Amino acid sequence: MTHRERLLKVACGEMVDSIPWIPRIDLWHNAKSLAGTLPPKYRQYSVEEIHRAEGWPLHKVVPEFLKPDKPEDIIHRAIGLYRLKEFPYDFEFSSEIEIEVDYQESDDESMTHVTYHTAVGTISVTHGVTAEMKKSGASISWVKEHAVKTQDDYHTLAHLFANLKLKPAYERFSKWKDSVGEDGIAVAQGLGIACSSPMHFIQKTLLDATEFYLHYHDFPKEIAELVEVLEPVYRQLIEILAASPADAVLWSANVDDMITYPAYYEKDILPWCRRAGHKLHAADILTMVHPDGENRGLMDLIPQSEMDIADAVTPYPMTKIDIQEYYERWCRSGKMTIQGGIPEMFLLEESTTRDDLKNYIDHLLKVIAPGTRFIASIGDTSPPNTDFDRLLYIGERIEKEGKLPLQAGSFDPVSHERLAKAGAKPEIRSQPRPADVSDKADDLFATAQQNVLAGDVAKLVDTVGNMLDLNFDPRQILSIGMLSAMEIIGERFKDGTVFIPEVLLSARALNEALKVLEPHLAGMQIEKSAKIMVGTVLGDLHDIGKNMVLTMLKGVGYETVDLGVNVKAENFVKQVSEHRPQILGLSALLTTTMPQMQLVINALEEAGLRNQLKVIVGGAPVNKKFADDIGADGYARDGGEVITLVKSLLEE
Ligand code: B12
Repeated sequence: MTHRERLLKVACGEMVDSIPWIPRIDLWHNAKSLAGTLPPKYRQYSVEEIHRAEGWPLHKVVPEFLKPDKPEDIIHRAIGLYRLKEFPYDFEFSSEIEIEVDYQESDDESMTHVTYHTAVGTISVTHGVTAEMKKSGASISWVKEHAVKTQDDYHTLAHLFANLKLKPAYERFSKWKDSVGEDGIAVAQGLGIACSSPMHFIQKTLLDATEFYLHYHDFPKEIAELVEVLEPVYRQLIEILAASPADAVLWSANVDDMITYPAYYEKDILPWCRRAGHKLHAADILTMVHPDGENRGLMDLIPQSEMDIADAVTPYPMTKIDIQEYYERWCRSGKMTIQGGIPEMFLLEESTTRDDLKNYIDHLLKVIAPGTRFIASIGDTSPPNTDFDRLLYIGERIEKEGKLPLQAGSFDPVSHERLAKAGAKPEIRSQPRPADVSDKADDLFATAQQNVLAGDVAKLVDTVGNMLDLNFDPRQILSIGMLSAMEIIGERFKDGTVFIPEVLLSARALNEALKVLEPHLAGMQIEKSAKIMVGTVLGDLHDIGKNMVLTMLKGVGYETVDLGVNVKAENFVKQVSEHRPQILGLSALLTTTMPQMQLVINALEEAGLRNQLKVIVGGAPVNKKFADDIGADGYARDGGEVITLVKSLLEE
């Protein structure tokens, strides 16, 4: 049986001879070959050559976004259009659209600036890679300037996409598929980076990741106009994919229960996944989803999406769900095939020991019996600093013990303690009331709180105005009526009962009402609030978590400064000496960028600034132990916990 045949059978739930093992090594390979540190045996090898030499199937799910035939094939990346071998379609704009391209090179970054002139307005975008991204082997470029900046841009984009036509590019795709041959499944791509639906396309491609949630709430009409124009593009896309020679299509990527929170997923993503799934299945084409994040809130929804393979599944301890639960609910139930299941932390010497890896593989092989519907892989990808021997070790274990139906390995599971903790609901503290607040006043404070919780700007501004007319103390309006509500939001976010949009809307309502309060607060004796700066470290472009942390802290009354993403240690030092914050927050979402946190702390020490402030750290791969090891003053797991942390540090 060839690799391709085996993979196709596993994806359909058939029993084959053994579990396939496909490590994804593109990032690792990019970084190591740039640094000249590939293992000696593989010094001159491409990714494909290494896979073939090791007998691994090829991992052909994520396109080689940064390896176009010609540079102009990726100039439309910031509006979700690629002319690459993995895309079985091409596109063209009508002659009404004028396009200007400007390449900008500097020591720090290589950027492409593109302007689209339409009859109703202009859209401009900038995308590319930073020097740090290149070093760490980045496989996707970064959108520095998004297409949507104002409400009006939706109309212009609707016009732009109304002038877009897709057309088959089967020859290009087939050539690539032939090059993969029987060594794997050549997975075709949908629109953008697997944007599952028109709304998901807008969210992932056209807009800043955090700003999207506010626009989604504020501009439903404008967004609906663009969705309406994108719908026929999506229909046409599905037709082209269904008639293509592809075996499988990656339809939906980076679903995560925070970012594509359950209500949003159900309304704006699921129906299009199902539509695409039905059409593609009718044409005998498999569908894939890439749920590489937290999936607790999506455990029941993703299996309803007509997706056959869930790629890059990253279980506990990197996320909250154990592989046992994933296998039980997604695979054993016959709903999907998992490709992934091995968290990348087990490949890193600095994160785990060889024994941890051994224990994890023992656990995995025990709980996924009988082993059907499972393709062992790394969730999400092998990082640049992967210990290659560990990949070989996993391969050997799977070769020896992965014969199907599975003979379970020795049972030595990783601790479930954290998993239990993750599910535990924190109690929401009742808010302290000063003695001089009457019952009637309590009602108004409660109304203000409710308005903050509902994120209702108009009502909150109204309530605050009423309270001022009734001579309430502005300081109490702020602390009891508004800041306390943000603390509740923080608890609920931590607890998983509210999601990113609610937090952003509440924070915005509070900030608007603050404008009404501020003139009344001026000149009053108010407790001076601390200044807190937060930035994402060098090489890291993840900013949603950082933005949430800033939003929470601002929401409960601290003065905040956003330092942005990809911030060099020397820039942190410069900003600290300029702004003199009491607390500096560092965010990192990548294992490879975590060491930057240590560099920032060292640089602060060298500049003689370390003793003047507290440094706190956070981000998915960071933990308390790491924070202690690098000499940080605190760690918080999420935007709710950060409020408690900051309070306690300021009290020290
Ligand atoms: C969305 C996402 C992306 C988006 C980012 C969009 C954006 N504008 O931020 C895109 C698609 C661009 C992306 C790109 C990449 N990603 Co990514 N991504 C994610 C994903 C799915 C969700 C992250 C997120 O925003 N979560 C929601 C927010 C609210 O949660 P959060 O970030 O964890 O933040 C909370 C806490 O951590 C904490 N916190 C965060 N910062 C701070 C700071 C302080 C001071 C404190 C106290 C607390 C704190 O509070 C926050 C609020 O509650 C994660 C999966 C995951 N498990 O995290 C992968 C993930 C982080 N990505 C990963 C990878 C590998 C990549 C890429 C390298 C992929 C590639 N092949 O190129 C690139 C790297 C680009 C770069 N150089 O940075 C891996 C990282 C693995 C690792 N440990 O190294 C993850 C874990 C996926 C996985 N399963 O392996 N990614």
